[in-house]
Amino acid sequence: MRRWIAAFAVAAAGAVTLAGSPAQATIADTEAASLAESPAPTTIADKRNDFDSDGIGDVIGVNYDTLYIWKGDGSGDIQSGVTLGAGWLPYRESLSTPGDLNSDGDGDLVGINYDNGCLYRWYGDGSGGIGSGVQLGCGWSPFSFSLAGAGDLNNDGDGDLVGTSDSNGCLYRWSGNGNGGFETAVQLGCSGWDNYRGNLTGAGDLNGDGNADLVGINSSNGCLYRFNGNGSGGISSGVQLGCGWAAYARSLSGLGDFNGDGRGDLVAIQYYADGNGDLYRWHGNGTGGYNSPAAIGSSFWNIDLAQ
Ligand SMILES: [Ca+2]
Ligand SMILES: [Ca+2]
Ligand SMILES: [Ca+2]
Ligand SMILES: [Ca+2]
Repeated sequence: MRRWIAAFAVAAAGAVTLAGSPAQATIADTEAASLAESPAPTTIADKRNDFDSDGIGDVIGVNYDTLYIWKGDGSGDIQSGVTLGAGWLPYRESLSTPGDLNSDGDGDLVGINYDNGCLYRWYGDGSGGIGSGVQLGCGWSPFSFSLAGAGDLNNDGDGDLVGTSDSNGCLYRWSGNGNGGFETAVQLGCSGWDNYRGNLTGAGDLNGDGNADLVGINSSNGCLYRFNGNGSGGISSGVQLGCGWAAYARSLSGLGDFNGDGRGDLVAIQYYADGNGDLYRWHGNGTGGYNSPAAIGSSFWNIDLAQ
């Protein structure tokens, strides 16, 4: 069951392109608008961390300055880590996997550079690597610790982002515009979201209604909650799935489907005092919750998972 992964010491097989800095593009910035509520759930492009086009979610994370990918093996386990390049320290707290942003079917990556507050995007290349970074806009500093990939919350086929603002504690959604950028921010709510800062992630469709959902750990009580997506970009009140999750805080990462059953799955690192940690995985049970966890990697030393 438990497999020794030695993430930190993993041989740097196949360094791929590093996304550095960028060209320009435009993006809607972080100003709030109001939430439009109009129901009409149809199909879903699930949140997918699939970077090598096999339909199975992959684990992405930063060790200090180095970006790693651990490809899902299709049975709920991971393959050995592969380095994707250096220079990722400024993005490690905000790296997010919204799903597909440019309709090529490959998972894409976004993150806020902590040093300049600007948002960058990297397209997945479909073979486990990523392209060069493109700057989408600046002024994102209030979300440097809370940005997360939501999957497709409004059922338009494009991955979306969510984040809780450091300035006002409100949760915002940015819908992918299909061209690799994002629409103007929409405020989803203000009450209580500060407790989920850095602990919220896209879950895929967890309750089987066809709409992408979110899950998060409430830092005030250490319990895990599910927020049902309504298919038009909004989410419901939280449903408590269980408690005792505090040890996984700041590492929760929804992967899309990790074992080929079509349900969204979850991974998280249980950190120890020395910064080391074990990687755990939960398979979605199809009715809104998760099956029992399995440890799938040890010695995940100082890794920040993309959320
Ligand atoms: Ca994959
Ligand atoms: Ca893509
Ligand atoms: Ca969307
Ligand atoms: Ca759902």
